[in-house]
Amino acid sequence: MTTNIPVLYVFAISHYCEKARWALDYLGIDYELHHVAPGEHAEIAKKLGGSNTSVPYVHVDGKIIQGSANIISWAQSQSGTGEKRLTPEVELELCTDIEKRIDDIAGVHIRRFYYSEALVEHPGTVRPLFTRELPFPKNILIRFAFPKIRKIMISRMDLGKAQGDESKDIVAGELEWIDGLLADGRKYLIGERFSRVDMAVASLLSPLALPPEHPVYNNLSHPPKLAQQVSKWSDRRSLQWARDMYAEHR
Ligand SMILES: N[C@@H](CCC(=O)N[C@@H](CS)C(=O)NCC(=O)O)C(=O)O
Repeated sequence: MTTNIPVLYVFAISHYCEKARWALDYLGIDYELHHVAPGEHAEIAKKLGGSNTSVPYVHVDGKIIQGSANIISWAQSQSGTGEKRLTPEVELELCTDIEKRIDDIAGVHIRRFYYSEALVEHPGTVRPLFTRELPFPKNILIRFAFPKIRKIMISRMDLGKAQGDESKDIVAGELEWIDGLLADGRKYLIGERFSRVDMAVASLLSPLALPPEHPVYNNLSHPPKLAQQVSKWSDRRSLQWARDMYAEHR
């Protein structure tokens, strides 16, 4: 399939997909959004020549761009030097370091903390997020295949009670780190204007911050233990700031 309109492939539930989607929306890129089913996502990535199976990926002009950070860089390269540049004008190296750390640590452990309770103990709350926006026959297929998908996810992401607790502690440490970066009352993490680093941090914290402007988490219902923890964290500077970024820029 070759198309001139970029196609963004996503899972509705994924905060990495939300990050890529926000970038394309923010920069005013004309694109098609394709929600894919688990399993299908890997087949499509392979068919398009991807080097791995993860969403998000963009297919454009016969090329595949994989990973939310690469997608932001590509989108920025398409949109020139307008008012809404996502690359900060200063401290590029610091921007890359913060973006990489939030992608590799908080992004991964927020997901594991959530799934360790939601997918293990309350899978019925996760399934609608996997079937959301899928066309009718695929939606039915995923409903039936969900027990198998759940098993694979539990094994691949190493989910469980102890693992969830471990991830919760890691997330607490990473929130402390972001609180510290914001402690001097700055509006943006780097420089005087909104940049990709703010987008990366706010979108990857969005499963905890639950901003009303988020296209999926605006009515996400957390399982009970996670809900309790999230309500304890809710007034933290980092999560309030993430909600502010959404309110102003999403
Ligand atoms: N660092 C990557 C992470 C992407 C990622 O972990 N995607 C998950 C969904 S949240 C995925 O596609 N998992 C299934 C797979 O890798 O096949 C990014 O920023 O895009």
